[in-house]
Amino acid sequence: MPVYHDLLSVMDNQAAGYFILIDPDKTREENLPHHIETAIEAGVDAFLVGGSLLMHGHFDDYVKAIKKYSANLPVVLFPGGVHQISPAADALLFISIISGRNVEYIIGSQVVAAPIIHKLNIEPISTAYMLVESGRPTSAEFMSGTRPLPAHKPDIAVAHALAAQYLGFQTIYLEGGSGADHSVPEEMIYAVSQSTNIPIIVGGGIRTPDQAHKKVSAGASFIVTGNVLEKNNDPHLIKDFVAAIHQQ
Ligand code: 1GP
Repeated sequence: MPVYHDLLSVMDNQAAGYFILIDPDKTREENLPHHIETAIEAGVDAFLVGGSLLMHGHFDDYVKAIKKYSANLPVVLFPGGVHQISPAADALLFISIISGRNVEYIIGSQVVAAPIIHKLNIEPISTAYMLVESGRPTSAEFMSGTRPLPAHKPDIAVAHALAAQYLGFQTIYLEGGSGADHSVPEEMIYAVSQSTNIPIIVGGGIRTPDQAHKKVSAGASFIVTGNVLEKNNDPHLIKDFVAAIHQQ
C-alpha cells in the first residue's frame, strides 16, 4: 500500500494534507501543465482525478497527461463510476457510498470494478464516502440516487463512521459535494474524528484558506478543493491553502 502509506506520512510533519481535485470536464487538457506546476510549487500533497459525470472522451490520455506533469506527487483516481479507471494513476479511492442506501453504489459497482483494478494493478484505497447535506442538491447526490446525511446530525455521521471503521475501511470521506453551497460543518468533523481513528478526508464547497484551516483544526486529515482553483488558479491562493492546511 505504498501510496496510502505515503499519504499518511504527510501528517508526520504537518497538521493535514492537501489534495487538489482535477475534474476532466472542468480543466482543459492544454491547461494541465500550468495548473499542475502551480500546485506543485505551492506544496500540495497529491492530485485527485475524477468527477460525478464524465463528458471528456479520453479519460486515460487525460490521466496520463496529469501523471506526466505531476513529478513525484501521487495521482489518485476519485472515480464517479467504473468508466473512470486508468492504469496511468498511482492509486484509486475505492469508494462505497455508505451514507446512502443504494446498493449499486455500496457494493454493485465495486464488484464490477474490482477485477479491472486487480488486472491493471492499481492500488485501491478503500474509502467510506459519506455525502452530507450542503444546500442545493449536488451532482454526487443526484447521480448516486442517494440522500445525504443531515448536516446538523453529527451523531448520525458518527454512527456511519464507526461502522466504516469496524468494516475495515482505510479512510472516511466527508463530502459536501462539488460546488456545495455549504461545506461539511466543523461540529460533524470534530465528532467523527473524536470517535474514530482512521484518516478523514473533507471536501466540497471549501472556498477559502480560513475554511480549510477550521476543518483541519476540527480533525480533518486531508482537505480537497476543486472548484475554487478551477475558477481561479492563483498561485498565492494555492499557497495560502497549503499554509492553512499544513499549519506549519
Ligand atoms: C468534490 O470534494 C470535492 O468531490 C471538491 O469539491 O469542487 O467544491 O471544491 P469542490
